[in-house]
Amino acid sequence: MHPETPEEPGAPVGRRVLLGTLALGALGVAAAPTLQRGLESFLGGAAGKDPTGLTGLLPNGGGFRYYSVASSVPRKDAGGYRLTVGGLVDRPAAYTLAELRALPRTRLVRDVQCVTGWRVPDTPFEGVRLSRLLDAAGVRPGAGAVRFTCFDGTYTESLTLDQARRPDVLVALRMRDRDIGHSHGGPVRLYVAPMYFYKSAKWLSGITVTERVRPGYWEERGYDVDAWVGRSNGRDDDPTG
Ligand SMILES: Nc1nc2c(c(=O)[nH]1)N[C@H]1C(S)=C(S)[C@@H](COP(=O)(O)O)O[C@H]1N2
Ligand SMILES: [Mo]
Repeated sequence: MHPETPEEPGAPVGRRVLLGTLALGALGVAAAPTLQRGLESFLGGAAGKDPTGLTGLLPNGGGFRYYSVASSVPRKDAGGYRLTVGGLVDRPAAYTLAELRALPRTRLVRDVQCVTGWRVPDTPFEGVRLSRLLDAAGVRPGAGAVRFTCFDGTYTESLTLDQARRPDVLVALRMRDRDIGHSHGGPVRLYVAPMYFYKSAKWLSGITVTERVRPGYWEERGYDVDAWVGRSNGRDDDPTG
């Protein structure tokens, strides 16, 4: 299942997840996103096609849903955070947040699209190109993929090496022109601009270069490994929005 609940600023993570679980239990897994979409169209359409501006007043952060498959996630700040880069590389590394922040950054403004149908248009993300960290580590011959692990202890993702080297794949430090908050996967999340948002692993803690793709959390549960937005992925009612 794909636990999904409108974001409630200020509520502790554990409680939000619990509420999400309870709501899904009561409504059925498929009903919750549908209800949210119904509410948005009642208020004048999905974010971005909203002539009233009212959807901006919904307590869901302008269209974002809070997602976590883990029931609680530790908070990491500048002191405790590390991002390791390892596997099939010549120079494994462990970056502090300060070290990541000191690297050249790229800012992209694209639509965020979840496979369950919600979308947030024109969302700025800013961070270090993944390709830069891979080049710094020195990817060895024979490598074909990159695996991502998260400090929630549960979520994983993966990309082929070619996908990982795209200029629109970031190790993101900022979202909507603010440092990424805990609920959106801060201090560091992956941002895979051309793919459905489940590829954008939150609470990123490990980058491991591997021989071949190992399906991630949702992919083991049926989602496409190649999650290009625009393909139906078998889950979008209406991928064009
Ligand atoms: N670690 C982790 N990353 C994750 C997820 C998750 O449950 N855990 N959910 C994914 C999915 S399905 C979506 S739609 C987005 C949601 O990001 P948001 O909570 O910032 O809206 O995060 C993706 N990355
Ligand atoms: Mo999602």
